[in-house]
Amino acid sequence: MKRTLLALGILVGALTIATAPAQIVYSFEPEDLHGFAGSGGDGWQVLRATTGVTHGDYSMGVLWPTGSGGFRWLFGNGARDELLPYLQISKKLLMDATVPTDVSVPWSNMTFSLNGPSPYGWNQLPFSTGLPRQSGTRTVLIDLESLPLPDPDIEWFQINFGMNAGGSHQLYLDNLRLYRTACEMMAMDFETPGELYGFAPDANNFGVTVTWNDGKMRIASTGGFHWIFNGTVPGLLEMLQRGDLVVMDVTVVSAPPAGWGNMIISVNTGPDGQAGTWSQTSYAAEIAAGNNTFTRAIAIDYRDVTYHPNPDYCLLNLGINSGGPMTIEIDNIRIYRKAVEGDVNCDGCVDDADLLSVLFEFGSTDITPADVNNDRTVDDADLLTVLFNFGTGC
Ligand SMILES: [Ca+2]
Ligand SMILES: [Ca+2]
Ligand SMILES: [Ca+2]
Repeated sequence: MKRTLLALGILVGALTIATAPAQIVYSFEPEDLHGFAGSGGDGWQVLRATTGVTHGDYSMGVLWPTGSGGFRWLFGNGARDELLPYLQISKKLLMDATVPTDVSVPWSNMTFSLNGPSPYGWNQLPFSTGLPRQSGTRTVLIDLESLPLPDPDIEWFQINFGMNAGGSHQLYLDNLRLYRTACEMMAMDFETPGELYGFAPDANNFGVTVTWNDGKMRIASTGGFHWIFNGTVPGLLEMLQRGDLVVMDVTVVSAPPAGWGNMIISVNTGPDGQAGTWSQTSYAAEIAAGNNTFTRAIAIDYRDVTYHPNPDYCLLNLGINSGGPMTIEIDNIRIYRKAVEGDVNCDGCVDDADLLSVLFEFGSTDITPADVNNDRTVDDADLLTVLFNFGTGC
């Protein structure tokens, strides 16, 4: 105990700069930015930056040339052991994307490919992920589940970022990390026949229908923008307050002819019988892409929504937009918890269970959430972070 207390004193300084998220693939700290740096000389800039830093000291800035938008691939360095062991744990990743003040674009998105020597080759997603269009930091979900992984002994292996925007854009990326299902709070699974949790379009809106279909919510739109109002379950407000992303599985059943569809959400809270607070996200999740049909998870960062100060009710609304008729199915609407420092099992509370996880894995050099400070060793520093934050969130 005496030794622990001594170590505690020494490590206080280190602990205050450590941030909670373990299992980080890339933090964009090294000079070469894991290979993503390098401009083609046509005005694009990829740089190590100090804007939008959410882990460590640096982020990766991507600056489109003034007066233009457009598409560009950024290629990773191909170091297999920096990437493959992480994707073997989870093919869903999260990354923070920051747009600086006074920058905005009509749309921006990103696609991904995994690449290695033949016969593995180039493996690209058939869809893109929405990026923030207005100033602020948003977390994006990268769903690589539809892509195969190579043999573990492949010579090199890279992840590539396909960046796109409808204008001159500036983005700062940081903290590419594993998505953890342990952090999900399930809100609506659509398992009960006919159960739509209140989701419905306005009674006068004949441009969209919402039906229960075999364990999913089917939304058929004639195109354009439509609100699907009033989804709720008991405890929804508490879940939203403990999280920062709404995550759901979306299947494109019938693709819109113009090849694009997207979604925002709003949260409506208020006291019963009185006017409430309507607050909608600036982030738009991409849904459809081209004429492809597929299923993937999307996430909508709702950190910019505000709640009524004294709410009795809480309603989730989906704002669906598409270039022409589109049919989608939605399943498993869940809320992803905000990171609580020292919360190893991601149940929102730092307690005995977290302490035991660190003790059981003490000395491990695996990629594990017990490695709280993400330095690839479970040791005193991780234990102290848990002890320091004991009781937080409980
Ligand atoms: Ca960083
Ligand atoms: Ca915990
Ligand atoms: Ca550690």
